[in-house]
Amino acid sequence: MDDLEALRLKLNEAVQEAQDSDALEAIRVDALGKKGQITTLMRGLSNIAPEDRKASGQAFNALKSEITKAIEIRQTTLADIELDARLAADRIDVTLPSRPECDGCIHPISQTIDEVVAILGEMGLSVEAGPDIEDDWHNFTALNIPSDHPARQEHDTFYLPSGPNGERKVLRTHTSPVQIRTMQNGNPPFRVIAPGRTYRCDYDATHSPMFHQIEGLVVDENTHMGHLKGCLIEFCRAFFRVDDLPVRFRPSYFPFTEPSAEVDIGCTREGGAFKIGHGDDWLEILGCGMVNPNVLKNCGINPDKYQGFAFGMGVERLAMLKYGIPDLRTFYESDLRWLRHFGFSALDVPSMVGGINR
Ligand code: 2U9
Repeated sequence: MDDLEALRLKLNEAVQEAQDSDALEAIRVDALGKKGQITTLMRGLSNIAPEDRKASGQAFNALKSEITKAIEIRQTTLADIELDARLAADRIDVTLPSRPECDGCIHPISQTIDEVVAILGEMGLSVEAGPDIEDDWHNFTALNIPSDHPARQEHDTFYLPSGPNGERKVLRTHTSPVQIRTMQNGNPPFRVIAPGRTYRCDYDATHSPMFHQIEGLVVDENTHMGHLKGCLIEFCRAFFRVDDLPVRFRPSYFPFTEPSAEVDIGCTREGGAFKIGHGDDWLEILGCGMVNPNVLKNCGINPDKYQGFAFGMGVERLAMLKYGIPDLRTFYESDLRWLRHFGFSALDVPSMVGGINR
């Protein structure tokens, strides 16, 4: 029984001194495991004299309960100590600045389209869309560009293989077919903007085989050149954010408009520095005109009752001028460093409230 008391003291002491769960587990195995000291004592009960067996059995069971309980208590204590240590080590410094996150950003083409749409949207025009693959009639004929018209060659058209009926579809060379479809499917008045991809077989620093255009069309009774000029002067001033931006209309020619004009804005090109809005030089920005009566007729609209004006602009060119992007080809290279430099925060959406961020 002295030996048992010594074992009891030794095991209790070991349990109390265990410094972590691994050490405690080793003690549990040494005492209570299959070959543990208490287990071995209990197995040896049959060798004890019958008259002492009951007392010994009770003493072994008491020792087993005591050590099991002591291990449980120590386990809880050690778990608390380990948790405290982990909490102390894992402490978060809430005063640290946040790590910069690599968010996505808005491509300058999307940003420019959004800005133009917001300005023209304020004036009452709404966005329409149409297919990129067009038939010859919607892309050319309806727009007063017949088969033998020189403008067909100028458009550097991508043709698709002929269909079963010999028809050759095209990749639209401008977004004008969208307005043709809008007029065919509705009734005047029309106030529409058609932004989208367009395609021409051309590639250099200022031309890409796929590029973006935004066109506008307003058709109503008594629409005249004054409406066209007012709308486009206001548009140029809002887009370039120069209140007194000089704007001039220079006579030009397009088959789908008559009369036609190109729109220039004032700028300076002095000593290599280029600045919009000041000086006595001019920069071409867009084309426009009064819708040719033939085009209205082709869409079933009576040109004696309705007149319209239309305009078109290249999105890449607008973005390059406004945001100082020197090479058109970089728009489509998907270079992340370029996108982060020239891209826009998703939160910088053009405001429709109180003008265009002016
Ligand atoms: C309809 C009637 C008339 C759209 C117009 C222009 C003038 C024009 C160019 C600008 C730069 C194309 O991207 S660009 O090369 N566009 O100058 N576009 S008038 O006239 C229309 C359109 C549709 C039914």
